[in-house]
Amino acid sequence: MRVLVTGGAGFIGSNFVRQTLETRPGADVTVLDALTYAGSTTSLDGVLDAVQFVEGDVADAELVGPLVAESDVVVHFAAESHNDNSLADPSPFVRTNLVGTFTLLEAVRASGVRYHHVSTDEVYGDLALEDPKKFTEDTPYAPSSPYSASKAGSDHLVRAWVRSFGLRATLSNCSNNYGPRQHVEKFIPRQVTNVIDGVRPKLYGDGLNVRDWIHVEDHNAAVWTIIDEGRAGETYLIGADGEMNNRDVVRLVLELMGEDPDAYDHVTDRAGHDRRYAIESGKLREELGWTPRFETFRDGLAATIDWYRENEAWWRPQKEATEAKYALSQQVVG
Ligand code: NAD
Ligand code: TDX
Repeated sequence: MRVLVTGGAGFIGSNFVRQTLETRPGADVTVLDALTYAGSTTSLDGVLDAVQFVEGDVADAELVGPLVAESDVVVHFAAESHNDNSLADPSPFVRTNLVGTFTLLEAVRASGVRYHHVSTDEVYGDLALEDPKKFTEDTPYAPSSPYSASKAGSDHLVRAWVRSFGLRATLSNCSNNYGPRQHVEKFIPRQVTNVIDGVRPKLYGDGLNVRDWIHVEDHNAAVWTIIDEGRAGETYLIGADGEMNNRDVVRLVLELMGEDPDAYDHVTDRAGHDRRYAIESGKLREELGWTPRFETFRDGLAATIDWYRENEAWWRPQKEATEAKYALSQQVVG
């Protein structure tokens, strides 16, 4: 099977490439990645020779057309992915997430190949802390940030291309991922690398916002399950019942790293900060038989901390510039 992975030099995409090579020895993998600030071939260290790597933009129709045509399946991870960046400058989010997805869809329409669209639970907006409900495939779209609006728009493009042009496409909306090779701008890697550097973790606002954590390998196994078994045109929510508030995550990081669990700072809150995400993944589990492999967040987090301790050469080059950017808009408030 010839698999085209867009965004394969980013966090989830690079883990997907590794998992694919390990679990599907016959797969012929091509990575298309623009190597933005968030992508690096170092995320493919050790497997780069086993794939065809193409540096380029998913919004470049002339490049994308032939790559799609020579594939059996396209798995679309490439995106601008960070909410804070989308607040500072939304324009690359519109271009990559909307125009990029449109460009791929047109190529898929022309060649008829199978397409899987990787999206996020943030398209559904947020839930109140005390709300007993979780997001399901029927929850109305209500994105809050430029990032989530651009992902919601890309989902709508896919759904329209399925309905209007009969694309053989599936969609998945997953909750917050953690694991190796996640950029240090994101919550967990930022705090782990801060602690390694002797800097106190930084919590936005009151720290009570809830995210629903899933290990990246469980997300990627679910994506393969949907590609193999999913029904064309369908959306599947991916989640591992991992709800935890940010303060408890920070306290756990500090505890696992042998520090005082109260040694963190509160900083300026994110504008429009979503309060809570929570996924009901019954459709994926019952229809397609997927279950997460990482049983406890604590064990997955401990393994992730070890990875960052052992792979400083991977993250160190990004750390200073990332913190300098945060320092422009975030002050310690408590
Ligand atoms: P990431 O920012 O780590 O990686 C994105 C990759 O896409 C990078 O390698 C980057 O170079 C590449 N890219 C960006 N613009 C491109 C363009 N125009 N053309 C080609 N490549 C380009 O992101 P991630 O966290 O790995 O997220 C991957 C996908 O999963 C995204 O679609 C995201 O919306 C979705 N998602 C992420 C999470 C999460 O918790 N991180 C959860 C649910 C869904
Ligand atoms: O330093 C921080 N302190 C903090 O309290 C950072 C970077 C974040 N936070 C908070 C904001 C969120 O409530 O932690 C939570 C997680 O933040 P992010 O890692 O920025 O993730 P989030 O905004 O929830 O979005 C993530 O999950 C859904 C991914 O970045 C998206 O790509 C994905 O779609």
